[in-house]
Amino acid sequence: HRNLKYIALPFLLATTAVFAQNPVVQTHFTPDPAPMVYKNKLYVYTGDDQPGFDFYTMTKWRVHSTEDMVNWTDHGVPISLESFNWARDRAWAAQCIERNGKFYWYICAQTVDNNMAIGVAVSDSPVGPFKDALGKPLISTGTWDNIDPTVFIDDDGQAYLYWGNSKLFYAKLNKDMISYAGKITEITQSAESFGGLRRPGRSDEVLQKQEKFDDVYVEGPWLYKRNNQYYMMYAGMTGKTECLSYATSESPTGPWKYQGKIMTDQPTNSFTNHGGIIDFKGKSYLFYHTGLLPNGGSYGRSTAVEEFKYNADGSIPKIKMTRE
Ligand code: FUB
Repeated sequence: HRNLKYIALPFLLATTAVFAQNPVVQTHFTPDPAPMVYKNKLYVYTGDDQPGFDFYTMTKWRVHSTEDMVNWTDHGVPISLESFNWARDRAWAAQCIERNGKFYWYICAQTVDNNMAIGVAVSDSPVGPFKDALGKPLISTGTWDNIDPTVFIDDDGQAYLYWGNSKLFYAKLNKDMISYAGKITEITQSAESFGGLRRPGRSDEVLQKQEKFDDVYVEGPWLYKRNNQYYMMYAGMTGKTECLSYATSESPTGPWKYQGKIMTDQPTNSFTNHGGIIDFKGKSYLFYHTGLLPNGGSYGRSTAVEEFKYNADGSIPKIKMTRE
């Protein structure tokens, strides 16, 4: 059975390598990094770009972990398209979270009817084996918009799933983490909330002034909370490539207030950027991706990380990409 190959790999191939430079993994491509801290270790869940394609032709997801941000252990490929019988292509961005000792890995992939959908795999361990929790997508509304899930559990136990390309949606997850309550809500975007609007062709007044904006929400949301403030980092569009920008709110469902760019279009050798922010052992880190591994580029992207310090008012400073 083809699934067995991927379930067995993490246990057969866990290897440790020292990579104190960017990209943090130098043995294969690791796009769309989503960090998670669990029991003294930081895990990074990523996609897998394949050399030689001129599109995001991706078929599997990877996990690496570290205890010191220097030595990285490769846990192989716990899930692939073959782990989801409804997924036919485009193993795109994903994020994993722990709840009550179980690990829920939210992924997006192309469905047999050529739309994108969000699914969830579950495991008793952060490195698998993972199994499709539902045997069908969790979010499947028959559109291209269902990509890039980000998941967050608030202090009161309520979990939120956000996602979306151009449009930004959320749903309130039930405690089982594999179903949601109520309706899917689309977040209204404006210059005040996310810097601007992307979708041309809409006739509302704000869009008519779009040329005034120098940022818009594109994709890759990343939701978290710090000191009672909610942060939504996302890939924005500025100039010719994506940047990382963020908005904040006093509630996990908004209203969101645009706060500006974190990482602007630097020579990352990649059109997209996508990442996550996390605290680990008393330090704050921005994970993102670049096309800077040899033979990399827009379709050969790799995880990079920068340590940073929040400003005294809780805002995120501008963060420069480094090679160290
Ligand atoms: O990796 C495929 C897609 O590219 C992701 O889903 C987007 O966020 C962009 O990084």
